[in-house]
Amino acid sequence: MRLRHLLVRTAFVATLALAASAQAGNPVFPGWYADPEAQVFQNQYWIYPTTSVRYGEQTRFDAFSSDDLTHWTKHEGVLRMADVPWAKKAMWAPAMAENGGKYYFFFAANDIQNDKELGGIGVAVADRPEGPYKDLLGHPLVDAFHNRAQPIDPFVFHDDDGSWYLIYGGWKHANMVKLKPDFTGVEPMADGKTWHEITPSPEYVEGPMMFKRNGKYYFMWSEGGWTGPDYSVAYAIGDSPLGPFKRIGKILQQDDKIGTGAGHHSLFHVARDDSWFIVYHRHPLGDTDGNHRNICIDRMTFDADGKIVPVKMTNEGVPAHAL
Ligand code: FUB
Repeated sequence: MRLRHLLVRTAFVATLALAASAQAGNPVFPGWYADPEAQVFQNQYWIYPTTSVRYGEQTRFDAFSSDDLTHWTKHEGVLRMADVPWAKKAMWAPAMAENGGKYYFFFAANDIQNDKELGGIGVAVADRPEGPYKDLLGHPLVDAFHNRAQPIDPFVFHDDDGSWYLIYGGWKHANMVKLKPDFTGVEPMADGKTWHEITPSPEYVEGPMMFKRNGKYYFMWSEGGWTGPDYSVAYAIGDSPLGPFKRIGKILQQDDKIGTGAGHHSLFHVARDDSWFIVYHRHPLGDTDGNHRNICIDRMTFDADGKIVPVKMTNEGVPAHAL
């Protein structure tokens, strides 16, 4: 009887210790997903990824929500191809924005190869973070190549002055365009030009993102090929959203003990304690199927000069972190 009591007590204490030190574990949720967009909506963490399967099967997006970065709830099919009349395949790389009480879901579809094909970057809208999202325009928002940038991989940047920008681009070119305040189109910037190329360096490939910290604009992007091991993330710092940007170096790349092809990321910034988390995809070690990508979260930090410290990828992930 005494032994049984001791065993039960030991198990209880072990459970408590595990709960106290609970890590998210990488990947943070099961399934082949890529290109994660990280957002805080309604005081919850949200991740909106690409479904990483064959192009013809990329016909819907799932989303994931969490209160603490470690327990994730799946929301299936928040945006479906059936609700985007012009989309036929390859629905990729969400970018999210909350604007005027509505939630906006930017995405790429159809993997267009030239201006004759229908597709590009679209936008859908919903009343809640979990959708259901419906196509806003009935046609793509960006439907052609400008400055040789393939219209994929959108990212929405909201500057302090209230301006909304769309940053996007594959095929080694990145563009920045100003969005109309209601996201129904794009408009010229102060210089009268609409399509501004901000490609930071010859290494740029795709997956752009931007944030502002201490008055500086950080521009980040992915390099290498996404199906292979050398996919990675690099960055630059500029004084304006349009740059100029000079590449500083890589901050996320493969680790032969953890995973390969780490890239196409986004960030959670927790304002209350100024902590930063990088959300990215990577391939499991030894897995050479390009679509086998998982979503992972690790810590991101800055040095005293504001430079990003190269990220140490982990299997443990991050501990619970309340907003
Ligand atoms: O998931 C499809 C494509 O893979 C994305 O558009 C690229 O950024 C790459 O991650």
